Amino acid sequence: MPSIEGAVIRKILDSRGNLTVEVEIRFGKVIGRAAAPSGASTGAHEPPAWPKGGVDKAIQIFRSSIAGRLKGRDVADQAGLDRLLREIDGTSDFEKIGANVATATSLASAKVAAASAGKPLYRYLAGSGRPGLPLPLGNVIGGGRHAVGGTTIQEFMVVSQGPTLQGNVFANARVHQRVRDALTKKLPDVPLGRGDEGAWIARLGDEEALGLLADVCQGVEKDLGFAVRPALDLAASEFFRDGKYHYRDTTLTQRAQVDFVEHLVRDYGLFSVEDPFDQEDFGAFSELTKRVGARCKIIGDDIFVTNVERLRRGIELHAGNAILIKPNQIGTLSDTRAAVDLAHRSGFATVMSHRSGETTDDTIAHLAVAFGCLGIKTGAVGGERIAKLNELIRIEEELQAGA
Ligand code: 2PG
Ligand code: MG
Repeated sequence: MPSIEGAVIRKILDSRGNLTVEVEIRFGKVIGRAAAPSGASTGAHEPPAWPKGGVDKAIQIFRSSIAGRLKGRDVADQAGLDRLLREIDGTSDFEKIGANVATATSLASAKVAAASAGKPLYRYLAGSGRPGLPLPLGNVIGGGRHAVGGTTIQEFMVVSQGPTLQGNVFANARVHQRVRDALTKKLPDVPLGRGDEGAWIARLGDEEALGLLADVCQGVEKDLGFAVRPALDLAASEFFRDGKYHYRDTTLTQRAQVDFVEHLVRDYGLFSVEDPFDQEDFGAFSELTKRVGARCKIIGDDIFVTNVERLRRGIELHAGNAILIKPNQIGTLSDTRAAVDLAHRSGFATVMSHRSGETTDDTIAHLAVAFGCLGIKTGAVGGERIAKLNELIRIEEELQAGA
């Protein structure tokens, strides 16, 4: 039985310049390494990323209470390791050790297990299942918590649906470049910056930004001969206050918000719309799904927080038809997989996702393939984003060679 011989933790930087952790788990010469990302628009029901006392406290806890208990464990016993992390924490949602230490430890363990079995992580985790390549959702124009001075809506994305993953990644990047050209033409004397996920920051109205993106998508679609569609993450909980949605230039009631999002879905041919309503408003998710669920993925992020209990409620109420999957929203690989499995069993699609504060860790690329997720949301450009996209290109090549 290959058993864990040692585990270390270190402080590293994330893409926003914040401190985060990476964990290394060792078996002989084989090392599994994973880092934890962090969000800016975090859901109210997410576990805390860090214990009280922050990153330093998390590191201290790892060294005093976790590392020693990992030693000697079977690297292949992922479920046992994930249970141990919960047991050491002792709270219902990683309040004591923080979800980021749990996530990095859990993923590092899976990586050492895969490496000691001589397999890439996606193949190891797929087991007897068939790995599948996801559609990349690329962020092109950004606002909300990710970009000061930008749109109220957090993410305006592109989803290219050509015959290959590599072609889709390149097409998304082409849309990102052409949107830059369109923005500099439209706002010639305004400096153009990028937000946390590499998306352009534009001082435009929300619908205006979507219109501009949709036009660019149409142009690229024509050039390439396959579907290139816009998508949104409204992150609506961030601008929902006192029962209303507060856009920069207008305020909408809850009922008007459903009508507005329905209009966006229908008139701009959205591939998907994420978090169009406040995280507690299951009713509005159900209503929108009834109206446009057949033509568009209605994705829950803050409403479900990769949590099977909240997802179960959403499934019962038909509140959406897809879930965003973020491992550090739940803290372990086993729980991440449980959310994916429940979604797929219930006819919900899954989209694996980065966080706005990322590292160059590419583990989510492997998880998306292993779990057969419909999509992966990991930006269009930017070093920490292309770390995942380029890994997906390598995986596609490997799958094609083995096919
Ligand atoms: C989201 C994510 C990633 P954050 O809302 O979907 O794009 O943002 O990591 O800030 O929660
Ligand atoms: Mg989101």
